Amino acid sequence: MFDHTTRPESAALFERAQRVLPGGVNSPVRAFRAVGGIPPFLVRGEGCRVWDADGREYLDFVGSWGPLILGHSHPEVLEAVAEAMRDGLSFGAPTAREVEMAELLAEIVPHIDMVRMVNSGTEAVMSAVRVARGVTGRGKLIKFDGCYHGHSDAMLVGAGSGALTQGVPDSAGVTAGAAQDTLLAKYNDLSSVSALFDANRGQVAAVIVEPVAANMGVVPPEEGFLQGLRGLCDRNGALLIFDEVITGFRLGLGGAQAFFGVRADLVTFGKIIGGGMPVGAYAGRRELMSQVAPTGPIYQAGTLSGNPVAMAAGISQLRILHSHPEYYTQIAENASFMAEKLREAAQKHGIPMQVNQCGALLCPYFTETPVRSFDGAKASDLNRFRAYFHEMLGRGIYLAPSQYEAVFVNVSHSRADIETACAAAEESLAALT
Ligand code: HOZ
Repeated sequence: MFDHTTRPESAALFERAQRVLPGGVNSPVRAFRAVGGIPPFLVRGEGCRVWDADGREYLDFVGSWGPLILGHSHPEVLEAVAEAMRDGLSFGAPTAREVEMAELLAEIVPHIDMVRMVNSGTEAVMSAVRVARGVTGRGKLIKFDGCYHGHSDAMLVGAGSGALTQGVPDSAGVTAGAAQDTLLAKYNDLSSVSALFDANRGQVAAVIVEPVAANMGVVPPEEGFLQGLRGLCDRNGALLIFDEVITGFRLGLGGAQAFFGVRADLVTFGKIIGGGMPVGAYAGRRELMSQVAPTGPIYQAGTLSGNPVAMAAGISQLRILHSHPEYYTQIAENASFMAEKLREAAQKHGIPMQVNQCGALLCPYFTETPVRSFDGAKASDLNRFRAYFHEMLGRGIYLAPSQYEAVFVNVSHSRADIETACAAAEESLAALT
């Protein structure tokens, strides 16, 4: 358990924070409620390392929840940001950088002709759903229980991530009207989707899915699942939306569409597009995206959308990734190595554990049964996870403070860093017995 006597600065900051920020945080998972204790307040990051207010160093496997795929403070990204800043922080007017960003996305992500930049994944999803409803003229939406798509009203139904650990998958403050058009299916269960289509014939605008469910831990799609969704959408005249806030530019440059060979009609991106700056985007083929204002009747706007500093950071990170395809092999191999070492350590110490891994995402679950669904994820022993989390934190390994989040491996983790984390994991698992 986090010991406030050895991290007095973080403890003092958390106390101050709780007086002026709900729960002491600006996003619930960070409050450590799922694991208990006091969050280290971070002051600096470099590569795969972060430092807290007490000067403690951690090997970081959160990476700002994914976007820092090159690690913290990459010099080229920082330089691009500095250069953009010198030109001005915001104009609320067209700039060349947003054109460059959209061209880059259209070049590297399959089936994308046009893009609209926004400021977060939440905004991207909210807007993509509006597009789906606007172009189909239908109101209902199928989402998956335990998938998380940000905090817009329609998406806080059966939501994963922090909504799950806080015990509010259906948030207070969401009206029945806003929630009634969200239909819940089971991830990796095509028959549940098909049943919803049958029961709501001609009314479903879209199916939205995290192609790899990464807000219930990490649950990869079973063989044929995403292809099956494509087929069901086609047969029922609905759009398929891939929420690539986590998988985009992480599974590979082309995201889940390229990785799994399945076409989506609309894709949403989040933080990773900004390389750590607050950014999101939604995108799709021309006939859909040209329905967005001002060329079409679907309204969506934002002063900070396409912000030049955020664009500069994102373009710089994406260009580096684009010119280093080998990075994707490296991060996937490191994640796979880590998953295998975790399995071996758990077996050695007699701890029931399943480790799911897909590309640079992984998640250990404390259960005997393979985790292929949301129900499977919920079977994990959360007390064990809490104990494991604190054992790891005590050994300088910074993991997401919840069972229902991913371990993010990034390019700045060397094999030696991964081995350090695996050794800490083995000690931590041994300490649980
Ligand atoms: N929704 C994020 C996890 N899936 C948490 C973001 C944060 O706290 O920064």
